[in-house]
Amino acid sequence: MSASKSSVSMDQHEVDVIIVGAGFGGLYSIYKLRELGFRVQAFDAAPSVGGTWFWNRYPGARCDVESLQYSFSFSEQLQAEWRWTERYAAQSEILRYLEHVADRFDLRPYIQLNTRVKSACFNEATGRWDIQTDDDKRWSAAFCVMATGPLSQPQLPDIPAIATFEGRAFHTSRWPEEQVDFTGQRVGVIGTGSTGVQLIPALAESAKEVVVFQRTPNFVVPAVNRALKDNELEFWRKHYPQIRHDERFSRTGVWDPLRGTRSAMEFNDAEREYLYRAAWDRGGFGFQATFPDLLTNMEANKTAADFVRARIREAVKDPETAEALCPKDYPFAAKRLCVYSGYYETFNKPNVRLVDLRREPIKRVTPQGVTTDKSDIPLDVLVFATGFDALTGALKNIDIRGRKDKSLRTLWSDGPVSYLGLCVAGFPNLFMLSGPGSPAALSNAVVTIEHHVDLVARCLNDLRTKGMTHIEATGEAQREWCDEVRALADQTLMTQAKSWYNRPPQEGKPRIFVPFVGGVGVYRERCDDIITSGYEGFDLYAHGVEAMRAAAQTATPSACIIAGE
Ligand code: N01
Repeated sequence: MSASKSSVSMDQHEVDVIIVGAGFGGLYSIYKLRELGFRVQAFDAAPSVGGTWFWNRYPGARCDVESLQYSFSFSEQLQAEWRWTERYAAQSEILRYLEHVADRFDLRPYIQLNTRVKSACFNEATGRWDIQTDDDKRWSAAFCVMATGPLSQPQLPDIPAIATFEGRAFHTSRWPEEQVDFTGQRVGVIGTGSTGVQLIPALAESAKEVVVFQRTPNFVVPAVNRALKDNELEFWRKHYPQIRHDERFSRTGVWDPLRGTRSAMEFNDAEREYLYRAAWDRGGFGFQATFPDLLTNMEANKTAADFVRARIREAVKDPETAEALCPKDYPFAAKRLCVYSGYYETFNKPNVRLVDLRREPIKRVTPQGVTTDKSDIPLDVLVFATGFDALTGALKNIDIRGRKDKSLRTLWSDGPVSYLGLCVAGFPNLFMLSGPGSPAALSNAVVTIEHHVDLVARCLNDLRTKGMTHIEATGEAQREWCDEVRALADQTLMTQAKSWYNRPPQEGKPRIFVPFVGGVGVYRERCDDIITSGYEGFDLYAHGVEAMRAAAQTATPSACIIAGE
């Protein structure tokens, strides 16, 4: 980048932008920034591109957002030539798609695989980021784009003696590439979130016994997956421009023409039942959009919760198991809704057993299995579907230091702060894709990723055009954004469940609610306003100019005076 005046040492490789991650976000960043003429280098710890879709290859893994929407929109040619085979794509199909994207747009030369970024430190003397990778190479870049994914750092449960288990043990997000055979095996599964509800029915097909350890039951609505037909694909191709536009300005990044617009309480019981039934039979997240007030009005919410609980009791033959599977102590969809067909019916199989950890807590793992406070449960395999150190884990895993050696890890020790979920005050020229404080966690991830990458690209281009080199969120804008994110969340029922995006208050620490609940479209309009108003809430400055001014004033040529300080 012409404006970046670096004083990089000889053993440092120099580029304009370092991109961390080669999943949806990393791949599109490479494409977009290279298109604008920036020199980029991407890294990924995995041996392949694909990000989350490389790692999460557990049996049953499938996207629960429809494939025709969970896909890139930036290239009409790509959109026209790729043929999705099912309404919800399996992990292997999405991985093939991302590999195709990497090849089709010739992105691989800019990606170094099998390489983890260890640290990224802002060098105040050069005004650039110094990056260290685990192959002991050092890089210098004007900008960093963290395409690390909100759900990429696996989390093991804090169960005593977990390492003593002598059978095979897997975390769903670090599943081996080779096929795992469960025939004749007794398999224990800990965790019943979106991952667990996909995995458990798949395991039940071949395992001798599946023991499901459930701490909190989830609301699971049917997906109703099916093969896509030619005429359906034709319809989408014809209407894609409008559909993609609607996705971008929708609430969740999903086009849903059947989304309800009137309160659940405007209908009588029979009408509501009819509308819920229709949404249930169509399958997918649309059920949550039957009425717009399900997450803001407890009375309305209870009608949806009652409907789903009735379906669970219908589906599960053993009444005790059915009751244990019914969520009762938090509002419907306050935890992320799970979407999968046949989950509840799986518990009718003779080889599947539910252990309700609320009535029978796990005491410890043993070499032979799991001991609860009622029994010893022998197992050959233990699977942890226990989720992620969500939203911040992957970023905290890298030693990121901003101005004055400020550590992101330390700054976020009591929960993340950001401006727009995109930037952090004190960390100039560092961008997070799908960061905490953005709507990403509550949206169609591909739509929010494309939006963030487009924002970053626009910003870098604007800086170049204006003769600027640096952008940094102000502390004040960051505080106001975090307050707004909290205040919006308080208007919903989503704070009434513990989830990977809502940590209730604990030990004197305040509640942390991470995503922006205002919706994808509102967020987009807000970002557009910020940019057109001249990057409100950001300081933009030219490092070289400031350095020269500082040199004249202080006779220290390497000094860097940051605007706004
Ligand atoms: O993880 P989770 P996930 N003892 O955190 C339980 C996305 N995703 O991997 O609820 C016993 O939701 C924990 O119990 P509790 C999607 O955004 C997308 O399932 O804390 N249990 C919970 O049941 C999703 O939301 C797709 O009481 C313990 C489970 O582990 C996100 O990833 C597919 C425990 C963790 O559930 C995360 O989903 C799959 C303990 N000590 C996932 N600790 C798509 O289709 C934790 N648990 C796109």
